[in-house]
Amino acid sequence: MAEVKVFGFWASPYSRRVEMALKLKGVEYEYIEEDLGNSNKSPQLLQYNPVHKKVPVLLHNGKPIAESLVILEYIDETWKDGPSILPKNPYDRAMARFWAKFIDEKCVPAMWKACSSAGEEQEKAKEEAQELLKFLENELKGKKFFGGVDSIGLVDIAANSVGYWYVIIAELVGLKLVTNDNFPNLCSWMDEYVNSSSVKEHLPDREKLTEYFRAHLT
Ligand SMILES: N[C@@H](CCC(=O)N[C@@H](CS)C(=O)NCC(=O)O)C(=O)O
Repeated sequence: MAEVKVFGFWASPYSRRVEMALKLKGVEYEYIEEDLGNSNKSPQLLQYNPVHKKVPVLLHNGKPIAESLVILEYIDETWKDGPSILPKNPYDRAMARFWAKFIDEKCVPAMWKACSSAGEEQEKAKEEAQELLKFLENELKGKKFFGGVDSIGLVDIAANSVGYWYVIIAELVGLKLVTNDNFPNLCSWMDEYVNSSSVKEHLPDREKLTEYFRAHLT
């Protein structure tokens, strides 16, 4: 049987992405929790991801793969059974990659800035984040998931922090970032996404995550 291991961190939306994808494909794996504190990373993590020294790392039959979006594509190409994570059509595949990259490079940093700043700086950061999120709102027009009518795909999995982590963080800091009034499509996507079966069991406990960010934001 294939050896599949995930090096992750419970509060990391990136390592949760990998677990969600494996779950979606029905792949069994061993999970190894990393201590990301100063100098506490395991020798294996440093060996398998010497460039970034970050989780997640997927180890498949002894071969390491790092970077969650790269891992998601690897999972899709390696385990053909089960639902596809990327669309089949080349244009749709390119678009899925485009939006996943947009989430990581634009939306996530902007949402973090909005949640971790204060005063006037926060107001400005909130507006900037909302401008970016409008593109995602638009992408969801007439769709239940970014992947389509019924299927969770690359962009949904990539957007897990938008749909869960940042809801919790924004609530913790009292920021009204994504509401039903300004982002109705995004809000109903969040609801569908966090309640879908392959996702639900791989979301960290809400209370525990709130405590984690309370400690790390202050
Ligand atoms: N771009 C990476 C981001 C991974 C990442 O930021 N992982 C964090 C945990 S959320 C980490 O390992 N941090 C440890 C460190 O920065 O030393 C991915 O998509 O996998």
